[in-house]
Amino acid sequence: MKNQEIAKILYKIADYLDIEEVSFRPKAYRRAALALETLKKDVREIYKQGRREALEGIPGIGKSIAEIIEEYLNTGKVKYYEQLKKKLPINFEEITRIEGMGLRKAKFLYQKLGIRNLKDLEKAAKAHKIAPLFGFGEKTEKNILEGIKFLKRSKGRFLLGEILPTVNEVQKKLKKLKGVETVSLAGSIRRMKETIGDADFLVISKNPQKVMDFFVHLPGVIKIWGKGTTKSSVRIKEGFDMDIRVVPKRSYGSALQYFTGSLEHNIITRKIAMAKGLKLSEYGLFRGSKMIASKTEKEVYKKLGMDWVPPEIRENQGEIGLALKGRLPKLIGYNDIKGDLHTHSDWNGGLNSIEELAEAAQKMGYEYIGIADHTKFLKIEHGLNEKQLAQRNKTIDKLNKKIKNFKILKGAETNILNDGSIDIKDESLAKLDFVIAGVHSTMKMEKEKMTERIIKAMKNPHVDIISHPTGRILKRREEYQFDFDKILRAAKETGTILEINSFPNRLDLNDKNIRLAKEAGVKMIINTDSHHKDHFPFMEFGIAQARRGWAEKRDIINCWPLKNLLSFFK
Ligand code: DGT
Ligand code: CA
Ligand code: CA
Repeated sequence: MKNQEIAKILYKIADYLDIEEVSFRPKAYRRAALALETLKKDVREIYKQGRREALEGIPGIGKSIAEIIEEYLNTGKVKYYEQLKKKLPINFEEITRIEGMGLRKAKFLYQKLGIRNLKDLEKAAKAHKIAPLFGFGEKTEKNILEGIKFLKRSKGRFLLGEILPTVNEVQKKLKKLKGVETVSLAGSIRRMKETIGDADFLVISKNPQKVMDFFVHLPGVIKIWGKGTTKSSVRIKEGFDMDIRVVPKRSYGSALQYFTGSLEHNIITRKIAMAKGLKLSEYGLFRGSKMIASKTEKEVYKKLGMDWVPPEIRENQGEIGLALKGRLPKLIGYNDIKGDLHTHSDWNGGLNSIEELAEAAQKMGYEYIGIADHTKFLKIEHGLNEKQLAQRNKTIDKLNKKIKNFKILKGAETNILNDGSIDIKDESLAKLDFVIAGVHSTMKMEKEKMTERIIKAMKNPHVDIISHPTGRILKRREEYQFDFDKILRAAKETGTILEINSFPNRLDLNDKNIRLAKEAGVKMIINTDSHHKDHFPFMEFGIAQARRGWAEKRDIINCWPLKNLLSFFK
């Protein structure tokens, strides 16, 4: 769809306008971009049917942006954008991937040192040309080099949420192919790992050659690494690789078990087979030359003397021992969530009204939703002050009177200031159903200080939840320096809940920390941090990480009915 292409351009125009310090307009462009991104209909169709007027009818899109969309649909270009690019030929996307490098800094470095991209930036930092510049210094220069290193380390892996839409599309196309019986995702995608090296498909078909031909000629394939009779490998324009295997129906279970991995899990399952005098491979489980199991995964595990292991926990982290004893945890399910408590409304500059969010939450099958608008310290997010919060609460009260069998909870995502205090007065916090607190500033703090800062926030009797507790952003920013053990102890003592943030580039807590929290007896909540109702489905990613962290329903408070949830809050 053209929607995403145009959205990208609008975001970039907004960036340019930000650099020029134009007020208001960047926001309008970003709103329009988000509107396009989340639009279900193809903007081309809308334009075909109703011309520019119809474009202006899309919520969030005004006259001048409608003109831009029209121009792009007709010419494939936006003149205004081309002019802006020419004026500042900087690869902002690349440079701003480095933590701490904003648009204005990028512009400044271009003007002073002619830096256009990451390569230039690295060269200049290494030659110590950046430190002497006004507003930069030794520390910033060091941070830049560290940031570049971090980026290089995570290169080559893709966010699960980033590639899943494309992978699902391909899966659908394969399924439609005649002669194809089943298409499964395997590898790290099936295990729902937070980042993915490549996508793996497993197919049952009696006509593998046809599947191979179809696969390597999929639209978007930019390179064919290999094409065989039952397996192939390609790269697509999104930049990642996809592997495919076709197997006959009779060995599907053992093939799926093999290609799901992880490698570490497979090594142990094969050893277990050997200890029983059996041999396990992708073709089946054998005693001598006799195949004793292969059709389904369950059967394979059963013959190994184990319970079937959910893919998310096949990491050789203790699951095999428990499966042998029939004592695997009963993981939280993908349909167990009863409400999302971290959502942002148009009160703090989001795109959806509280009513729209509530409606969408009901469509998700939820029993409640929590509105957690930003508070005043976060100016760029239009954070609410005490007075505005009170007004918003009234709106929610009114809506709750109208709606049946569903509850909108009054919340806020407040800011943990440097000294651990909260940016909103206690009297205001007391009027909310729940309070989230998160670190949104000064993230590079000494370990001791950061730990104390967060613990102090947890000790605030009004603070119920800590959002994105470690602060990491995948492929961009490491966790804060802090003592997670101490945080867990304090969370347990104060009854504070830690969030599992489902936003695709956060997934914070991550699987490892979730497992630690569970073992420490700390309760968690899976939220999306939605800024638009179309972000609600991100919940799946958070649940997946919870499963990878062995979480059960009793560990996750938004699996509980409203009454239990409310009584757990402080
Ligand atoms: P990724 O792609 O890096 O995110 O991780 P995976 O787990 O998807 O790894 P990948 O794509 O290399 O292989 C898919 C699965 O196939 C892997 O999880 C286990 C299985 N596999 C691949 N190579 C071997 C191997 O040499 N021995 C065994 N036992 N299994 C393998
Ligand atoms: Ca893979
Ligand atoms: Ca692979």
